[in-house]
Amino acid sequence: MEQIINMEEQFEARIANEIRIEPKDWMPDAYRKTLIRQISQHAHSEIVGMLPEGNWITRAPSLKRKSILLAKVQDEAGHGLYLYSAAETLGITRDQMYADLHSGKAKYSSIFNYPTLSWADMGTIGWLVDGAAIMNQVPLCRTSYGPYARAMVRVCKEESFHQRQGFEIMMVLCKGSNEQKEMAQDAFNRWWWPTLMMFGPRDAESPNSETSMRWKIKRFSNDELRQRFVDMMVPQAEYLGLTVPDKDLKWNEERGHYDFGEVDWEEFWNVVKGNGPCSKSRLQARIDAWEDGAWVREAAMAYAEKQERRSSKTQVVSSKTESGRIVA
Ligand code: FAQ
Repeated sequence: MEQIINMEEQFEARIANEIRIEPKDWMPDAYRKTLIRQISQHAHSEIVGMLPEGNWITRAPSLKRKSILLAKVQDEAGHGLYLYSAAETLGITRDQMYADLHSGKAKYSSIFNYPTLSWADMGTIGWLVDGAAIMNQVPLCRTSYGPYARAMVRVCKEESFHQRQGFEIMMVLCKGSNEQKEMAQDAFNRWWWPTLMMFGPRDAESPNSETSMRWKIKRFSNDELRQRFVDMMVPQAEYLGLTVPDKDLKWNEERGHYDFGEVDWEEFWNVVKGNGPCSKSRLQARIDAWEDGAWVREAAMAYAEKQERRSSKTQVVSSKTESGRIVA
Protein backbone atom coordinates (compact mmCIF):
# COMPACT_ATOMS: atom_id res chain seq x y z
CA MET A 1 0.00 0.00 0.00
CA GLU A 2 2.77 2.37 1.07
CA GLN A 3 4.64 1.48 -2.09
CA ILE A 4 1.67 2.48 -4.28
CA ILE A 5 1.33 5.80 -2.44
CA ASN A 6 5.02 6.37 -3.05
CA MET A 7 4.70 5.56 -6.73
CA GLU A 8 1.68 7.81 -7.01
CA GLU A 9 3.64 10.64 -5.41
CA GLN A 10 6.51 10.05 -7.80
CA PHE A 11 4.12 10.04 -10.74
CA GLU A 12 2.49 13.32 -9.64
CA ALA A 13 5.93 14.85 -9.08
CA ARG A 14 7.00 13.93 -12.61
CA ILE A 15 3.84 15.52 -14.00
CA ALA A 16 4.39 18.66 -11.91
CA ASN A 17 8.01 18.90 -13.08
CA GLU A 18 7.16 18.38 -16.75
CA ILE A 19 9.02 15.05 -16.89
CA ARG A 20 7.43 12.76 -19.44
CA ILE A 21 5.82 9.51 -18.42
CA GLU A 22 7.25 6.58 -20.37
CA PRO A 23 5.70 3.12 -21.04
CA LYS A 24 7.61 1.29 -18.30
CA ASP A 25 6.94 3.93 -15.63
CA TRP A 26 4.30 3.32 -13.00
CA MET A 27 1.09 5.19 -13.79
CA PRO A 28 -2.39 5.26 -12.23
CA ASP A 29 -4.88 2.96 -13.95
CA ALA A 30 -7.12 5.91 -14.79
CA TYR A 31 -4.22 7.69 -16.55
CA ARG A 32 -3.51 4.57 -18.63
CA LYS A 33 -7.21 4.12 -19.40
CA THR A 34 -7.88 7.67 -20.51
CA LEU A 35 -4.76 7.69 -22.68
CA ILE A 36 -5.80 4.44 -24.37
CA ARG A 37 -9.23 6.02 -24.93
CA GLN A 38 -7.92 9.27 -26.39
CA ILE A 39 -4.99 7.89 -28.43
CA SER A 40 -7.01 5.03 -29.93
CA GLN A 41 -9.87 7.37 -30.84
CA HIS A 42 -7.34 9.73 -32.36
CA ALA A 43 -5.87 6.84 -34.39
CA HIS A 44 -9.33 5.77 -35.56
CA SER A 45 -10.04 9.37 -36.61
CA GLU A 46 -6.95 9.42 -38.82
CA ILE A 47 -7.92 6.14 -40.48
CA VAL A 48 -11.63 6.91 -40.93
CA GLY A 49 -10.50 10.40 -41.95
CA MET A 50 -8.96 8.92 -45.10
CA LEU A 51 -12.42 8.09 -46.46
CA PRO A 52 -13.97 11.52 -47.21
CA GLU A 53 -10.92 12.64 -49.19
CA GLY A 54 -10.26 9.18 -50.62
CA ASN A 55 -13.62 9.68 -52.31
CA TRP A 56 -12.05 12.36 -54.57
CA ILE A 57 -8.77 10.71 -55.57
CA THR A 58 -10.22 9.36 -58.81
CA ARG A 59 -11.96 12.66 -59.54
CA ALA A 60 -9.20 15.17 -58.78
CA PRO A 61 -9.13 17.79 -61.55
CA SER A 62 -5.51 17.18 -62.68
CA LEU A 63 -2.65 14.72 -62.32
CA LYS A 64 -0.87 17.17 -60.00
CA ARG A 65 -3.92 17.51 -57.73
CA LYS A 66 -4.38 13.74 -57.75
CA SER A 67 -0.82 13.02 -56.65
CA ILE A 68 -0.96 15.67 -53.89
CA LEU A 69 -4.26 14.32 -52.58
CA LEU A 70 -2.96 10.76 -52.74
CA ALA A 71 0.10 11.75 -50.69
CA LYS A 72 -2.08 13.54 -48.14
CA VAL A 73 -4.42 10.58 -47.69
CA GLN A 74 -1.40 8.27 -47.31
CA ASP A 75 -0.01 10.60 -44.64
CA GLU A 76 -3.25 10.18 -42.66
CA ALA A 77 -2.75 6.40 -42.79
CA GLY A 78 0.76 6.92 -41.42
CA HIS A 79 -0.59 9.09 -38.59
CA GLY A 80 -3.04 6.35 -37.68
CA LEU A 81 -0.19 3.83 -37.52
CA TYR A 82 2.04 6.01 -35.29
CA LEU A 83 -0.92 6.48 -32.98
CA TYR A 84 -1.90 2.81 -32.83
CA SER A 85 1.75 2.07 -31.96
CA ALA A 86 1.71 4.73 -29.22
CA ALA A 87 -1.49 3.21 -27.77
CA GLU A 88 0.03 -0.30 -27.90
CA THR A 89 2.78 0.84 -25.51
CA LEU A 90 0.01 1.17 -22.89
CA GLY A 91 -0.86 -2.53 -23.10
CA ILE A 92 -3.78 -2.71 -25.53
CA THR A 93 -3.44 -4.75 -28.72
CA ARG A 94 -4.12 -3.38 -32.17
CA ASP A 95 -6.67 -6.14 -32.78
CA GLN A 96 -8.58 -5.02 -29.70
CA MET A 97 -8.57 -1.41 -30.89
CA TYR A 98 -9.89 -2.44 -34.30
CA ALA A 99 -12.54 -4.62 -32.69
CA ASP A 100 -13.68 -1.67 -30.55
CA LEU A 101 -13.93 0.55 -33.62
CA HIS A 102 -15.83 -2.03 -35.63
CA SER A 103 -18.30 -2.79 -32.84
CA GLY A 104 -19.04 0.93 -32.42
CA LYS A 105 -17.61 0.93 -28.87
CA ALA A 106 -14.75 3.31 -29.72
CA LYS A 107 -15.46 6.75 -31.10
CA TYR A 108 -13.73 8.67 -33.88
CA SER A 109 -13.98 12.35 -34.74
CA SER A 110 -17.49 13.50 -35.63
CA ILE A 111 -16.14 15.51 -38.57
CA PHE A 112 -15.59 12.47 -40.76
CA ASN A 113 -19.28 11.60 -40.80
CA TYR A 114 -20.09 14.36 -43.28
CA PRO A 115 -20.12 13.87 -47.06
CA THR A 116 -17.65 15.38 -49.54
CA LEU A 117 -19.85 16.77 -52.28
CA SER A 118 -17.52 18.82 -54.49
CA TRP A 119 -13.84 19.39 -55.23
CA ALA A 120 -14.02 22.50 -53.02
CA ASP A 121 -14.54 20.11 -50.08
CA MET A 122 -10.94 18.95 -50.58
CA GLY A 123 -9.73 22.52 -50.15
CA THR A 124 -12.02 23.10 -47.18
CA ILE A 125 -11.00 19.89 -45.40
CA GLY A 126 -7.30 20.71 -45.82
CA TRP A 127 -7.74 24.31 -44.77
CA LEU A 128 -10.35 24.00 -42.00
CA VAL A 129 -10.25 20.40 -40.76
CA ASP A 130 -6.47 20.08 -40.84
CA GLY A 131 -6.33 23.62 -39.41
CA ALA A 132 -8.45 22.50 -36.46
CA ALA A 133 -6.38 19.33 -36.12
CA ILE A 134 -3.19 21.42 -35.89
CA MET A 135 -4.73 23.78 -33.33
CA ASN A 136 -5.60 20.76 -31.18
CA GLN A 137 -2.43 18.75 -31.84
CA VAL A 138 0.38 21.29 -31.45
CA PRO A 139 -0.28 21.40 -27.67
CA LEU A 140 -0.32 17.58 -27.72
CA CYS A 141 3.39 17.68 -28.71
CA ARG A 142 3.81 18.65 -25.03
CA THR A 143 1.42 16.06 -23.66
CA SER A 144 2.68 14.23 -20.59
CA TYR A 145 2.90 10.73 -22.14
CA GLY A 146 6.18 10.37 -24.08
CA PRO A 147 5.18 8.12 -27.03
CA TYR A 148 2.06 10.23 -27.75
CA ALA A 149 4.00 13.51 -27.58
CA ARG A 150 6.73 12.25 -29.91
CA ALA A 151 4.21 10.89 -32.45
CA MET A 152 2.51 14.31 -32.47
CA VAL A 153 5.68 16.16 -33.49
CA ARG A 154 5.85 14.37 -36.81
CA VAL A 155 2.08 14.41 -37.31
CA CYS A 156 1.99 18.19 -36.85
CA LYS A 157 4.71 18.75 -39.45
CA GLU A 158 2.71 16.79 -41.99
CA GLU A 159 -0.56 18.46 -41.00
CA SER A 160 1.01 21.85 -41.76
CA PHE A 161 1.65 20.73 -45.31
CA HIS A 162 -1.95 19.48 -45.49
CA GLN A 163 -3.29 22.80 -44.38
CA ARG A 164 -1.21 24.73 -46.90
CA GLN A 165 -2.40 22.50 -49.73
CA GLY A 166 -6.03 23.01 -48.66
CA PHE A 167 -5.61 26.77 -48.46
CA GLU A 168 -3.97 26.80 -51.89
CA ILE A 169 -6.92 24.92 -53.42
CA MET A 170 -9.24 27.51 -51.84
CA MET A 171 -7.13 30.40 -53.16
CA VAL A 172 -7.34 29.05 -56.70
CA LEU A 173 -11.11 28.56 -56.45
CA CYS A 174 -11.69 31.96 -54.83
CA LYS A 175 -9.74 33.69 -57.59
CA GLY A 176 -11.57 31.70 -60.27
CA SER A 177 -14.94 31.94 -62.03
CA ASN A 178 -18.17 32.85 -60.21
CA GLU A 179 -19.09 29.18 -60.25
CA GLN A 180 -15.82 28.25 -58.55
CA LYS A 181 -16.27 30.96 -55.90
CA GLU A 182 -19.79 29.70 -55.21
CA MET A 183 -18.45 26.18 -54.89
CA ALA A 184 -15.86 27.39 -52.35
CA GLN A 185 -18.46 29.32 -50.33
CA ASP A 186 -20.86 26.37 -50.38
CA ALA A 187 -18.18 23.99 -49.05
CA PHE A 188 -17.17 26.54 -46.41
CA ASN A 189 -20.82 26.89 -45.30
CA ARG A 190 -21.19 23.13 -44.90
CA TRP A 191 -17.89 22.50 -43.04
CA TRP A 192 -17.62 25.52 -40.73
CA TRP A 193 -19.90 24.36 -37.91
CA PRO A 194 -18.90 20.67 -37.98
CA THR A 195 -15.26 21.84 -37.75
CA LEU A 196 -16.03 23.84 -34.60
CA MET A 197 -17.52 20.62 -33.18
CA MET A 198 -14.17 18.82 -33.59
CA PHE A 199 -12.91 20.52 -30.40
CA GLY A 200 -15.44 18.59 -28.36
CA PRO A 201 -18.30 19.67 -26.08
CA ARG A 202 -18.30 22.92 -24.12
CA ASP A 203 -15.95 22.78 -21.11
CA ALA A 204 -18.90 22.58 -18.74
CA GLU A 205 -20.10 19.43 -20.54
CA SER A 206 -16.69 17.80 -20.99
CA PRO A 207 -16.40 14.98 -18.43
CA ASN A 208 -12.78 14.09 -19.28
CA SER A 209 -11.27 17.57 -19.31
CA GLU A 210 -10.66 18.11 -15.63
CA THR A 211 -8.45 15.06 -15.06
CA SER A 212 -6.84 15.26 -18.51
CA MET A 213 -5.82 18.86 -17.83
CA ARG A 214 -4.55 17.98 -14.34
CA TRP A 215 -2.40 15.19 -15.76
CA LYS A 216 -1.26 17.50 -18.59
CA ILE A 217 -2.62 15.18 -21.25
CA LYS A 218 -4.61 18.16 -22.50
CA ARG A 219 -2.89 21.54 -22.24
CA PHE A 220 -5.85 23.70 -23.23
CA SER A 221 -9.56 23.21 -22.77
CA ASN A 222 -12.01 22.48 -25.61
CA ASP A 223 -13.44 26.01 -25.49
CA GLU A 224 -10.03 27.68 -25.40
CA LEU A 225 -8.90 25.85 -28.53
CA ARG A 226 -12.21 26.50 -30.31
CA GLN A 227 -11.83 30.24 -29.60
CA ARG A 228 -8.23 30.27 -30.85
CA PHE A 229 -9.34 28.50 -33.99
CA VAL A 230 -12.10 31.03 -34.74
CA ASP A 231 -9.66 33.90 -34.11
CA MET A 232 -7.17 32.35 -36.53
CA MET A 233 -9.62 31.42 -39.29
CA VAL A 234 -11.75 34.56 -39.60
CA PRO A 235 -8.94 36.71 -41.10
CA GLN A 236 -8.04 33.84 -43.45
CA ALA A 237 -11.66 33.60 -44.65
CA GLU A 238 -11.66 37.38 -45.18
CA TYR A 239 -8.47 37.11 -47.20
CA LEU A 240 -10.13 34.50 -49.41
CA GLY A 241 -13.23 36.69 -49.79
CA LEU A 242 -15.45 34.09 -48.07
CA THR A 243 -18.25 34.88 -45.64
CA VAL A 244 -18.24 33.02 -42.32
CA PRO A 245 -21.72 31.45 -42.03
CA ASP A 246 -22.40 32.89 -38.58
CA LYS A 247 -24.60 35.97 -38.11
CA ASP A 248 -23.38 36.34 -34.52
CA LEU A 249 -19.70 36.57 -35.44
CA LYS A 250 -18.27 39.86 -34.21
CA TRP A 251 -14.91 41.16 -33.03
CA ASN A 252 -15.04 41.89 -29.31
CA GLU A 253 -12.58 44.67 -28.58
CA GLU A 254 -12.77 44.20 -24.84
CA ARG A 255 -12.04 40.46 -24.91
CA GLY A 256 -9.60 40.73 -27.80
CA HIS A 257 -11.39 37.77 -29.43
CA TYR A 258 -14.22 37.10 -31.84
CA ASP A 259 -17.63 36.42 -30.32
CA PHE A 260 -19.36 33.68 -32.27
CA GLY A 261 -22.69 31.88 -32.40
CA GLU A 262 -23.69 28.72 -30.56
CA VAL A 263 -22.73 25.37 -32.05
CA ASP A 264 -25.73 23.09 -32.62
CA TRP A 265 -24.92 20.69 -29.77
CA GLU A 266 -27.88 18.49 -30.55
CA GLU A 267 -26.40 17.81 -33.97
CA PHE A 268 -22.99 17.20 -32.40
CA TRP A 269 -24.22 14.57 -29.92
CA ASN A 270 -26.36 12.96 -32.58
CA VAL A 271 -23.31 12.53 -34.82
CA VAL A 272 -21.16 11.31 -31.89
CA LYS A 273 -23.82 8.68 -31.16
CA GLY A 274 -23.42 7.31 -34.70
CA ASN A 275 -26.27 9.09 -36.48
CA GLY A 276 -24.26 11.42 -38.72
CA PRO A 277 -25.06 11.67 -42.45
CA CYS A 278 -22.31 9.14 -43.35
CA SER A 279 -21.78 7.33 -40.02
CA LYS A 280 -23.09 3.96 -41.21
CA SER A 281 -21.16 3.94 -44.50
CA ARG A 282 -17.90 5.11 -42.88
CA LEU A 283 -17.98 2.30 -40.32
CA GLN A 284 -19.04 -0.24 -42.92
CA ALA A 285 -16.10 0.77 -45.14
CA ARG A 286 -13.69 0.03 -42.27
CA ILE A 287 -15.38 -3.30 -41.46
CA ASP A 288 -15.25 -4.29 -45.15
CA ALA A 289 -11.56 -3.34 -45.38
CA TRP A 290 -10.85 -5.51 -42.32
CA GLU A 291 -12.79 -8.49 -43.69
CA ASP A 292 -11.44 -8.16 -47.24
CA GLY A 293 -7.92 -8.00 -45.84
CA ALA A 294 -8.23 -11.25 -43.87
CA TRP A 295 -6.36 -13.24 -46.52
CA VAL A 296 -3.43 -10.79 -46.42
CA ARG A 297 -3.13 -11.17 -42.63
CA GLU A 298 -3.37 -14.96 -42.91
CA ALA A 299 -0.71 -15.06 -45.65
CA ALA A 300 1.59 -12.78 -43.65
CA MET A 301 1.19 -14.96 -40.55
CA ALA A 302 1.84 -18.17 -42.53
CA TYR A 303 4.96 -16.61 -44.06
CA ALA A 304 6.22 -15.41 -40.67
CA GLU A 305 5.68 -18.90 -39.20
CA LYS A 306 7.56 -20.49 -42.11
CA GLN A 307 10.49 -18.09 -41.59
CA GLU A 308 10.43 -18.83 -37.86
CA ARG A 309 10.53 -22.61 -38.51
CA ARG A 310 13.41 -22.17 -40.96
CA SER A 311 15.45 -20.03 -38.63
CA SER A 312 14.94 -22.39 -35.67
CA LYS A 313 16.05 -25.32 -37.90
CA THR A 314 19.17 -23.40 -38.90
CA GLN A 315 19.88 -22.68 -35.23
CA VAL A 316 19.64 -26.40 -34.35
CA VAL A 317 21.94 -27.26 -37.23
CA SER A 318 24.53 -24.65 -36.29
CA SER A 319 24.49 -25.56 -32.59
CA LYS A 320 25.01 -29.21 -33.53
CA THR A 321 27.93 -28.16 -35.74
CA GLU A 322 29.42 -26.11 -32.91
CA SER A 323 29.24 -29.06 -30.55
CA GLY A 324 31.50 -30.94 -32.97
CA ARG A 325 28.98 -33.42 -34.28
CA ILE A 326 28.88 -34.17 -37.96
CA VAL A 327 25.70 -32.87 -39.49
CA ALA A 328 24.36 -34.36 -42.71
N1 FAQ B 1 -16.12 13.62 -32.19
O1 FAQ B 1 -14.81 14.95 -22.22
P1 FAQ B 1 -14.58 15.28 -23.66
C1 FAQ B 1 -7.71 14.87 -37.73
C2 FAQ B 1 -16.32 12.61 -27.20
S1 FAQ B 1 -7.66 14.03 -36.27
C3 FAQ B 1 -16.44 12.47 -31.56
O2 FAQ B 1 -14.33 16.70 -24.00
P2 FAQ B 1 -11.85 14.64 -24.34
C4 FAQ B 1 -6.64 14.61 -38.73
C5 FAQ B 1 -15.13 12.25 -26.34
O3 FAQ B 1 -14.34 11.25 -26.94
C6 FAQ B 1 -9.15 14.48 -35.43
N2 FAQ B 1 -16.43 12.33 -30.23
O4 FAQ B 1 -13.42 14.34 -24.23
C7 FAQ B 1 -7.22 14.56 -40.09
C8 FAQ B 1 -15.81 11.81 -25.06
O5 FAQ B 1 -16.30 10.49 -25.20
P3 FAQ B 1 -15.62 9.22 -24.40
C9 FAQ B 1 -9.23 13.82 -34.14
C10 FAQ B 1 -16.06 13.41 -29.52
O6 FAQ B 1 -11.21 13.40 -24.78
C11 FAQ B 1 -7.50 15.72 -40.77
C12 FAQ B 1 -17.04 12.71 -25.00
O7 FAQ B 1 -17.26 13.17 -26.33
N3 FAQ B 1 -8.36 14.48 -33.19
O8 FAQ B 1 -8.60 15.61 -37.87
C13 FAQ B 1 -15.68 14.61 -30.10
O9 FAQ B 1 -11.34 15.26 -23.07
C14 FAQ B 1 -8.05 15.65 -42.07
C15 FAQ B 1 -16.84 13.87 -24.06
O10 FAQ B 1 -15.82 14.77 -24.54
C16 FAQ B 1 -8.12 13.94 -31.99
O11 FAQ B 1 -8.60 12.88 -31.67
C17 FAQ B 1 -15.72 14.70 -31.50
N4 FAQ B 1 -15.41 15.83 -32.16
O12 FAQ B 1 -11.75 15.76 -25.47
C18 FAQ B 1 -7.42 13.32 -40.70
C19 FAQ B 1 -7.18 14.72 -31.11
N5 FAQ B 1 -15.38 15.49 -29.13
O13 FAQ B 1 -14.27 9.03 -25.02
C20 FAQ B 1 -7.96 13.26 -42.01
C21 FAQ B 1 -6.96 14.09 -29.78
C22 FAQ B 1 -15.55 14.84 -27.97
O14 FAQ B 1 -15.52 9.64 -22.97
C23 FAQ B 1 -8.25 14.43 -42.69
N6 FAQ B 1 -8.14 14.12 -28.94
N7 FAQ B 1 -15.97 13.60 -28.20
O15 FAQ B 1 -16.55 8.09 -24.66
C24 FAQ B 1 -8.46 15.18 -28.14
O16 FAQ B 1 -7.80 16.20 -28.12
C25 FAQ B 1 -9.67 15.02 -27.25
O17 FAQ B 1 -9.97 13.63 -27.14
C26 FAQ B 1 -10.94 15.80 -27.76
C27 FAQ B 1 -12.11 15.48 -26.80
C28 FAQ B 1 -10.65 17.30 -27.69
C29 FAQ B 1 -11.32 15.39 -29.16
